[in-house]
Amino acid sequence: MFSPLYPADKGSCVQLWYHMYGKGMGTLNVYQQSEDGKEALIFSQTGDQGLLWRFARASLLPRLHPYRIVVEGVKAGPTQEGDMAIDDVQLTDNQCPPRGFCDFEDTMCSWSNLGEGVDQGDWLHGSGGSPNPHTGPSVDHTTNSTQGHYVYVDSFVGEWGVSSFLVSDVLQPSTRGHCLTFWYHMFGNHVGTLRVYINNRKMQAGGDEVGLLKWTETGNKGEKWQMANVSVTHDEAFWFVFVYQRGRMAGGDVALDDITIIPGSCYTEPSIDHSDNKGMIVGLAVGLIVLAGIIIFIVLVMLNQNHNKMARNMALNLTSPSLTRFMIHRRKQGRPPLHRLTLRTDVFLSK
Ligand SMILES: [Ca+2]
Ligand SMILES: [Ca+2]
Ligand SMILES: [Ca+2]
Repeated sequence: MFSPLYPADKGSCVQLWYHMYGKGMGTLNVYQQSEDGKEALIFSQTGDQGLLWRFARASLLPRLHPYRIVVEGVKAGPTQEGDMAIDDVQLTDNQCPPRGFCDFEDTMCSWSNLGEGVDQGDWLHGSGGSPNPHTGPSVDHTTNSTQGHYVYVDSFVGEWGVSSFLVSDVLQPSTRGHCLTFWYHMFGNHVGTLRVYINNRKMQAGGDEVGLLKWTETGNKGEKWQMANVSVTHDEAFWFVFVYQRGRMAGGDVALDDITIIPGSCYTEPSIDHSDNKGMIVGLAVGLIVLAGIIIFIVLVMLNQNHNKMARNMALNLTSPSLTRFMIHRRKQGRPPLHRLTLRTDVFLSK
């Protein structure tokens, strides 16, 4: 499929939704093709991605000539189970936002609800106060205002214990792992349980829609936004799943905002290293102070010695002519040197 030809100075980011469900699923490729037919691959996804619409976004490459967006579906083989679909393709002039971050201000980014059959409720895009009284947020987390947006589950909808799934896009495995950071709001007398899972194709194909449990929180946590970190390492492509399980009655509106997924552990600088660094810095400071003290002491001692030497020289200079004359006089008389005079000079010097 080819888009119309776009002028070179238009468009920075392309986004679309795709549906790739079936065991015999092939590959979806998205290219940026210049006027002369040269193509650059900007997005690719292969294989079964589950029974849901998934979101994809790709940055366009700098170019000098008009270009098209080309979407290509490649069949995996002779199988029938590989129908692929795309929807809502959009080209924007703004740069793609950093991948894995959503403040829910304009859209739900790449986060999607699961359809009926897996869960019984949905996460809704909201702002201001959540619909039910004495529960849920009254402002969002990003802007701390009634204008800001978040996603929430309406606890008035559905039976006791029903679940609402919110699913991320597919993340590629990384040896450094991934860090999921999010803000959650769990306020109300009948708040149920919020859980975070990671899932992959293998687990999902085996009928496991949630996967591995990574984080959980239950019950009323007060009328405030709280932050959580979840570190994950996984060997194959995976996605995050938020699952809210409703409490007994209405009065359990739960919300999420400012979700970030970044490569690397949430704890790249363990607290132990911090305290070691602090200890080292304190040790270094104490060492420097002691060294400075020693240097000052040595300088003072040297100054004092110089001072004494100067004073002695001055004293000798003052006394020496008469003293020398006196000594010469005594030596001429054949008498021994007079020690009392020397002692007196010492007394004078020590003053
Ligand atoms: Ca749902
Ligand atoms: Ca409310
Ligand atoms: Ca927000």
